Amino acid sequence: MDHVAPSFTFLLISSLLLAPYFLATEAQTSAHIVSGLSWTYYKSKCPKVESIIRKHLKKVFREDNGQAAGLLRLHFHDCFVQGCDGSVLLDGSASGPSEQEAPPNLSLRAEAFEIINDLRELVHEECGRVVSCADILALAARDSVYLSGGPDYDVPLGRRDGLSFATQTATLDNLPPPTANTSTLLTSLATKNFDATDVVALSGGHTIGIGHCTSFEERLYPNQDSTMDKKFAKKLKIICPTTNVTNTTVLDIRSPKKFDNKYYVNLMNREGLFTSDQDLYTDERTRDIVTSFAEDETLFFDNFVNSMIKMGQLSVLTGKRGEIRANCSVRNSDNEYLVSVVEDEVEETRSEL
Ligand code: HEM
Ligand SMILES: *[C@@H]1O[C@H](CO)[C@@H](O)[C@H](O)[C@H]1NC(C)=O
Ligand SMILES: *[C@@H]1O[C@H](CO)[C@@H](O)[C@H](O)[C@H]1NC(C)=O
Ligand SMILES: *[C@@H]1O[C@H](CO)[C@@H](O)[C@H](O)[C@H]1NC(C)=O
Ligand SMILES: *[C@@H]1O[C@H](CO)[C@@H](O)[C@H](O)[C@H]1NC(C)=O
Ligand SMILES: CC(=O)N[C@H]1CO[C@H](CO)[C@@H](O)[C@@H]1O
Repeated sequence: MDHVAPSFTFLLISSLLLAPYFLATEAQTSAHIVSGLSWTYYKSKCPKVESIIRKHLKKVFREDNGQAAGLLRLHFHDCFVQGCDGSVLLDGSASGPSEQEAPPNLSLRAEAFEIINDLRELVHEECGRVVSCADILALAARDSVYLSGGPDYDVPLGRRDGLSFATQTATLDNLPPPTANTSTLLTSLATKNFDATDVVALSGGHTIGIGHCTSFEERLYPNQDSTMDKKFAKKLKIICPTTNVTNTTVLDIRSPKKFDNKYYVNLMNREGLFTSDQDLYTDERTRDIVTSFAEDETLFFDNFVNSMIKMGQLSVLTGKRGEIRANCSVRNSDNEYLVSVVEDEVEETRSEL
């Protein structure tokens, strides 16, 4: 927490003095950015990329605002496994196993993949094949937060799409299960340079979205988790009457579709859905951070943005590494359409000669 407090104090003071626009700029420039990424990467190559994505997502969420949670989670899975390289988007069925086929991905929403491909099409129609799928996903996650009522923030851009599939083992090793306690989370996320404040802030992503019974039924059966509120447990048992029921419930009972700090209020009331959520309030190392976020939404937003910018830069591919996919679901080398277009161009050139 120590290193966070001064920047928050600074933001608090500046918010009294300065226009909101300038405030956003301050928060942005204070974030560390890895070499190869830039805040203005598409300024000349595709100046409209961000407005195209936001406009389309506004429309998508007006029809179904649950999709915001799907996109946010997809970006998290992409970044945690092999870095933010769009590998989570690869369709494994064509070219062998992929991240999509590992158990934690079982419940990634299929629509989220379609939304990313639709965005890719709109962006490439406007600018040509210059914007990566990994960048589109990072921007879509940001807009999912903002359009659900959360903070707006700038995203460093310039990621390229990966050429290699993440294995199922890599997926399992890098994504902690919902049954994990705080010790496991802290150890697991420390390998990616996240501290306790990052762990608590990132877990706040669970302020929107849903979970399946299988992700929390171990807290109900055979024995009820003693850290769970009894009335809350009773409600959950109606939704999941036995084990192995395919039903879902919201992650944040107070405001399921709004990106706010109520997730932390839930934890203080023993109404966190997963063990990995509730244990953040049980464990002394993270309890005060939970309380501070529950009491001060601006503090949560400030830290969430900071940790998301950090997460969004995990092992990114930049410069000449990777590629810009023509279809987010397939590598260019596996893209039959792309290969045939290139062959046609070669044919045309030949006949001109
Ligand atoms: C810290 C470790 C984390 C664990 C153990 C975890 C675990 C889970 C699980 C088990 C689900 C529900 C899957 C299901 O049953 O359908 C879920 C959903 C979700 N997670 Fe996490 N998660 C973690 C971190 C994060 C982070 C860092 C974010 C984003 C910042 C995030 C965002 C979400 C969202 C938005 C959903 C709802 C998805 C939907 O409605 O489709 N999670 N998470
Ligand atoms: C956390 O979980 C790990 C792995 O299941 C276990 O070994 C450890 O004892 C648990 N720690 C606490 C404090 O409960
Ligand atoms: C699913 O949950 C609802 C409550 O949200 C409940 O009425 C229903 O019975 C549950 N379905 C099953 C199969 O248990
Ligand atoms: C529930 O599913 C698990 C894992 O798929 C299985 O091991 C277990 O036997 C099932 N339990 C019941 C009651 O069907
Ligand atoms: C992208 O690739 C997937 C998987 O091969 C394919 O099903 C889909 O039709 C492709 N989309 C476009 C627009 O070419
Ligand atoms: C959305 C998506 O691609 N989900 C996949 C997750 O993995 C299972 C196999 O374990 C696939 O059947 C799903 O299609």
